[in-house]
Amino acid sequence: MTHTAVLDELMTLVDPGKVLTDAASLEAYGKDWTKHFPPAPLAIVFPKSTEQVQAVVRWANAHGVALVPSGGRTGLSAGAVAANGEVVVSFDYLNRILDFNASDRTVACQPGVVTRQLQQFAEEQGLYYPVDFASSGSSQIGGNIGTNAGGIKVIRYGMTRNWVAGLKVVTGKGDLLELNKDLIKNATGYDLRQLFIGAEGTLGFVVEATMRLDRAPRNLTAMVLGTPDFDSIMPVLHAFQGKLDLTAFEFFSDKALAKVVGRGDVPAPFDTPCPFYALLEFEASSEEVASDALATFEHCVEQGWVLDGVMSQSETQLQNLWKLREYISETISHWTPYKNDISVTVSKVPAFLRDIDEIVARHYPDFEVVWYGHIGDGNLHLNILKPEQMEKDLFFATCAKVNKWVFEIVERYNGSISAEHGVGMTKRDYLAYSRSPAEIAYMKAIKQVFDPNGIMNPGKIFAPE
Ligand code: 2HG
Ligand code: ZN
Repeated sequence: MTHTAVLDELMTLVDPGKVLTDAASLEAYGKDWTKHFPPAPLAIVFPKSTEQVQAVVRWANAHGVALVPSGGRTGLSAGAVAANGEVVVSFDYLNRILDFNASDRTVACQPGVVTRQLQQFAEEQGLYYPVDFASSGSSQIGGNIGTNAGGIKVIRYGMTRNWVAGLKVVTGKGDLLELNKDLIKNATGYDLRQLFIGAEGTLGFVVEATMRLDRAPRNLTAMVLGTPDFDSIMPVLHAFQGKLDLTAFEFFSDKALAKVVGRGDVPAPFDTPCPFYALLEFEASSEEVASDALATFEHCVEQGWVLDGVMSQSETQLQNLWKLREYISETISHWTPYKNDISVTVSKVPAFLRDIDEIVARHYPDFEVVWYGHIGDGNLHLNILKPEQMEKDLFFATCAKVNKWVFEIVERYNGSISAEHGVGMTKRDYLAYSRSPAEIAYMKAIKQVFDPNGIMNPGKIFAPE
């Protein structure tokens, strides 16, 4: 069959007008927030039902066409990039909240529900969907599940995985599986639901997800604290964790702060210049909690771990303090950064960061290095900024050389080469730094079971053979 005939057949499987091949759509739907790979999809298809997703997957198997799932395309590892003539399956029209169960505190969602839409829906019910990150206004639930998205509240609430009560998926063979049926307790063998979470669409596509909700937090309050050096951040974390149930503990460097404040729309937290800053958040649910927080702050100042600090007194101040952290990624995207999203266990963070910082400073003397991340859960974002005049390909090639040494340190510390962004295409060549050869062989064997023809997001997680 010719390409045209194959695409003509695809058009009969979905609603009229729901296959696009115009240049602007191919460009827009063929990429995510990474800038490494030029998009080159064959077409974009917009199914409107589970049956249509199944029909598209069966069609892809019949014709050997590769499929790339597409949600909000806010990914940072090229997991949703279609660079090799694939058909992009967009979930934009499967975007409804289907059901809410107040007793179970669950919401059934289609995969194209935007994260913020779910958060707002939860709020309207007096509840809370706690997985949150800067891109929650665009990212979709299906994509969050595909990457097991983390974000800024992981220290308290865990990753997306913790909130998935049940999943309906269409496997690479076109079968519809209903996984876990929203049960809390279910000891009936392998939990296949967990396999699909974080699988980046390489085993199948989520067509419905039941997400759990939590009680709404009371009077969230944030502090931004300036520290004299990186090593002081950890004792600050321990001091606060000893007194309070933190909902977040983030950090960023002075370089990151300077870029965000340089935008002109977010005020600096205070005047004292500090090399590092911690942002912590807790529920100031009583006078006692608030005074414990202040006493801990004073203790940290006495110990010399904190030079200055500020505590939010209103919702607006809370939002403004969060902007200092949440705007970093978008602000520095202007410099086409080379990104690393690495993690180790929390106790190893100081030594790990020191070792990596030393390598990076030695090999990138001319590049600006920006550190920030979710330090309370051991996840560090290391961004190397491209000098304005340097050519993009040369910059990425230079970074790739140093990456090897960075990942050797990750391996030595038993860490992860991708804490929360996923492997996609940008990290696939480095998977062996985090997973053993035996483990990778089992992972590939699992893919073979669910996707025998290799049509589901090929080239993601594993390099093409
Ligand atoms: C964040 O924590 C996001 O802000 C993005 O995970 C991190 O841009 C990055 O490197
Ligand atoms: Zn992050």
